[in-house]
Amino acid sequence: MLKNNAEDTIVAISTPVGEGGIGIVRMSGPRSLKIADGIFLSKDGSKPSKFRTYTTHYGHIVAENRIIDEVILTVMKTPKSYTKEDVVEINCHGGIQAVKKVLDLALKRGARLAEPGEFTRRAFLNGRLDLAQAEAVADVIRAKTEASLKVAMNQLEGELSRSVDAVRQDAIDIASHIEAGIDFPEEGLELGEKKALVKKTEDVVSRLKKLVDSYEEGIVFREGVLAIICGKPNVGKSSLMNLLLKRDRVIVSPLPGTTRDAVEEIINLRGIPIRIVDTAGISETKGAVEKEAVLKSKRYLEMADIVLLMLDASAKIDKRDLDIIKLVKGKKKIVLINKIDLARNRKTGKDEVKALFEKEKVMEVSVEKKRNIKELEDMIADTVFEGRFSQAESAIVSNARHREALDKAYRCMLSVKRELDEELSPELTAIDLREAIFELGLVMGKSVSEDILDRIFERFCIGK
Ligand SMILES: Nc1nc2c(ncn2[C@@H]2O[C@H](COP(=O)(O)OP(=O)(O)OP(=O)(O)O)[C@@H](O)[C@H]2O)c(=O)[nH]1
Ligand SMILES: [Mg+2]
Repeated sequence: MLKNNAEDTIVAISTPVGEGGIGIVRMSGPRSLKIADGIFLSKDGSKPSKFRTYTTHYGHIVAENRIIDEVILTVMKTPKSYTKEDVVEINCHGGIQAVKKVLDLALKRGARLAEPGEFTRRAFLNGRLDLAQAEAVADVIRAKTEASLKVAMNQLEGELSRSVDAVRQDAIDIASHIEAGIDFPEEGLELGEKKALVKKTEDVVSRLKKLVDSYEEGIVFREGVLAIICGKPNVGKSSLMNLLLKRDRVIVSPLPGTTRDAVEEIINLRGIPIRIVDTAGISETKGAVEKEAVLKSKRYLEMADIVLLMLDASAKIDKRDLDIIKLVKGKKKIVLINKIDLARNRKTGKDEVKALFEKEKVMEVSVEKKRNIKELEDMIADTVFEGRFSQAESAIVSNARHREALDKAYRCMLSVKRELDEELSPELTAIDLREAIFELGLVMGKSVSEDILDRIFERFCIGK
């Protein structure tokens, strides 16, 4: 059978494989009701193809007169369903065997196993969702915090598509004026008309800029930021990791060199998903394992969005600290002076530290006594967005594909603006406008290639 053939009826287990309360087998396509007729036995003998849409029925899945499972079956008929096709969902008992067996029966009766994201792909191809909305489905599933979910849900509800489409309509409007000028050059543009076009172009440029810029915020919500805790051995990195995670995830001990491997977890700070990594203390070591651990710490530091550089208040700043400071030069960072509870042994304070840095944020903490931890969390959240954090209700771009298209459109519209200002040939302007309109269309999935669709939907899970 051909991949992505709309004539196929597709089927998949839509719930995670494993033991659970229920497991759902989902089917979509022209034969799904017929297939359900053949495997479902309701109490009164009525058939799924005769059920009214959006009704739920109790019954059994049977094969060769044997009961396979006791189920609830829901029918959603075309066009009012997730895929706009006939959809049947079968809620089975949530064991691996029951759902597998039901899946097998559907396959035997002519359904084909769905590709990852194929249900959503059909929803897109059948016009229920545009592409940006379809992509948001995967983001909703993967959302790491409430704020990530909000951004994804806004996109799914069409917030981004509406903004982009409005810009696109304005670009089309500008293009039609410019093209009319090419077709009827003797009529030319009146001064008032030209002024209005320039104004509209400026407006489009500034809306596009806003959208492109929103990506910095959007990507943080979607992917999270990578924060690396680093420092020489024994300063309290793992203790901080556990405290931020609110559970004992990594081993803490008074022995230097306790942490050997980098450990990554996700925390939610003021709604921002932060991928936080505890690393092995960096120092010159002889052992092979330690060497490897230090190398790994260094590799993580290269990728870091934010570095939490930890120093020890009870020890003097030494060569190891200075080496690490050198290593993280140029990185966005917060310098932590830990163990301030050891007041009698105070060797390193804000003054010593500030002399070593230019304008880094410095925070004195005691992880053990939980001092200044809330302040530290606020500081991390502020540092991520550097005051740009809006969590605005307006459309936020969180997808690299969208950003790229919007950025190209933005550049084209900047050219349009310049060409209008300098009264260059309208043919040139028309070309730039066409390109901008094309790029904006890509966001919603207008004239995207199969390859792009393949790439987008392969990220989805099977059954979605
Ligand atoms: N007094 C005091 N001790 C602390 C504080 N934070 C951590 N410690 C202690 O410092 C020791 C080392 O802590 P860890 O969290 O294992 O340090 P680390 O930086 O992860 O060490 P390595 O994994 O070996 O690089 C432990 O005995 C902790 O209990 C603090 O704020 N005050
Ligand atoms: Mg450690």
